[in-house]
Formats: sequence, structure tokens, C-alpha cells
Amino acid sequence: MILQIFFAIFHRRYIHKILLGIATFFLFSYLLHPGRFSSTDYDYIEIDNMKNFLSPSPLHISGKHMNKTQLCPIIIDKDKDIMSYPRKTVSESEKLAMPTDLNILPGGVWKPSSCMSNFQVAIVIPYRDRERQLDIFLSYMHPFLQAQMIEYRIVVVEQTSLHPFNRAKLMNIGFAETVKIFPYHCFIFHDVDLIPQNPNNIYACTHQPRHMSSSLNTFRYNLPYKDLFGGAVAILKRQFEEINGFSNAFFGWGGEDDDFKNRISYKGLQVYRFSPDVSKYVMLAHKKELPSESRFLNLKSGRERYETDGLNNLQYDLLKLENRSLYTWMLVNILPSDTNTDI
Ligand code: BGN
Repeated sequence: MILQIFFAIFHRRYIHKILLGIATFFLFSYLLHPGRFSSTDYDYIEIDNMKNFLSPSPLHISGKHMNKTQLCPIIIDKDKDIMSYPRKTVSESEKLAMPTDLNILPGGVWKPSSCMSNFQVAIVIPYRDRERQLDIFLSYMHPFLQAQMIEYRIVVVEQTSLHPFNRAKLMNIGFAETVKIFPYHCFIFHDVDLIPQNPNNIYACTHQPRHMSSSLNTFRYNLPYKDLFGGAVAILKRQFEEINGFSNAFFGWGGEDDDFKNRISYKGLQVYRFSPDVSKYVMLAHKKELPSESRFLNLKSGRERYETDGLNNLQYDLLKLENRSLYTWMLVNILPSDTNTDI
């Protein structure tokens, strides 16, 4: 019946063209969609098992803080709602009210008042020229982390506009400067445009480095390739030191996260992931950067370089270090000549 109507409307000789058009459309959308080579078929830690894989801070074990009441609970609740999309703006008055409303100390520092947190975590954000995203990130993350009872500091490492962006080096600098402030045992390196959607995605380190953002909306919640280690990652302080941090050589977009994953493998460390549902993130919209040409060469020579390129050859000018009301702000100048690169 439907076919008869269809044939009545379209003359027979157009039908094959229409069908061909429809088939081409579906073929192209299949070939071009970002999750085409993706998978949710990777090893991960199930939600019921997560607690066993988390690595608590040695601070309370060493007894330094033992006079404080008892340890906070690790809150995992499968019934909690997953956030669909974060808000688009944050008003000035909201920003001003946040430190008092949420008891945030200067520097973007907080710890639970009624118990001692299992985790002392520094969240390091490489940054340049993304003010609106930073506002959204901060207004979302402070309550998110507090609900998980994490003791934390948010550190924003901003690069001056003089030279191409070097995401990896900013994270090395964030690490090097933050350990001077407080002995955080766990570091989370986090892009400013990523917002975790599942409150059960605990912002703490596991025994092995963890790729936190394996389920990203822009990749249709699939993992594009198994070695991806970008976006948001958590690593213990001693492991970050062991692998000599990130390479300082990657200026411009791409490759530095792949190199970091290689460093982890060279040292025989593994990568953990939580389940795809727990690892869901939304990426805030922005223009896509142009990939850098030098990334291929740097990636190729990574193995020869990694013991001498990283935390142990880090050079930079720290222009500002301020405890701002919602985050610790570091402004740095990085010279392209600091590292071997072809830009
Ligand atoms: C990869 C990039 C990563 C990036 C992911 C996801 C490179 C190296 C050359 C193969 N790697 O292709 O840096 O995080 O895409 O966008 O460009």
C-alpha cells in the first residue's frame, strides 16, 4: 500500500536515483561520523569495584593529620543523575558569591570540615584565552569536587600570548610549582573545556595512571583509539616524577598526550579507566585548533628523549603566582627555544 502511494507520487524512472541518494547519504554519514573507528570495547573498572582501585593519600597513613576525627566516606551512588549539558554562562554576581557560599579558600582550595579526606588532589589546567569556559568549569567543578569530599586545589597555568601554546609544558610547570605549595599526592591534568557528567567519576588517583575522559560526547561516547590518554588524566605524584612528566617539546595542537601515554608504557605502568558510563564528559564548544606539523617528529623521537626532556629540563619564567578567589593562577612565559622543536 505504502509502496503503491510512493510509486504513484514518483515516476518509476526516478526511484532508483532517489534510493541511490538515500544509500549514499547513509554511507557518507557512516564513513564520516567521529565515532566510526571507536569502541566502548576496552578494559575498564566496573563501578562496584572502583573503591578497590583508588589510591588514598599517604598523609593520613603517616599520621600527620591523625588528630582530625575520622576519614570521609567515598561516595559512590549509582542512582545519582548524570548531568546532560552544563550551563552556557555564569554571571559576575554568582562568581563573587561562590567563595563564601562554598567555603572556598583563596587559591581555589577546599577540604571537608567534618572529616578527613582520603585524597589530596591538585587539578592542573593548562590555559589561554578561554575565559567563558573557565567560568563554567569553575562554577561546575567546585560543587562537584566538594560532593565527593576531595581535598583539592584548582591550579590554572596560563601561557602568555607570545608563542604557540604548549599544553604539556604548562602541566609540567603546574606540577613543579604546586608541589612547592603543598604535598598533593595526586595530580589531575585537565582540559578547561571538559565537564564530567557522572558524579561517580571520583576525582582521585588510582594505583595506576587513569584516563578519566574516555567517554566523550564529541566522540559519541566512544574511545577513538585504545592508547588515547588526553583530556583529563589522573596520576600519582611519584609516578609523574618517575616518568619525568610530560615532554616539553610539543608546541601547538596534538601528540603530547600520545607521548605521555608512551612514557607510561616505557616505565611498565598501566592505564586504568572507569566504565564508559562513569567516564562520560561533555566538551564545551569551541573552534578546533589546527594540528601542528612537528607533532609527528616529536612523537617519533619520544623514546630517545624522554629521560632528558620533561620535569628535569623544565625552564620557564613564572611572571605571576596569585591565590585568586576560585583558583591558583600562574602566568608563565615559555620560550620556543627552551626545547628542540621545528616551529
Ligand atoms: C590524536 C592526537 C591527540 C589527540 C587525539 C584526540 C596526534 C599525534 C599524531 C598521530 N594525536 O590524533 O593528541 O588528543 O587525536 O583528539 O595528533
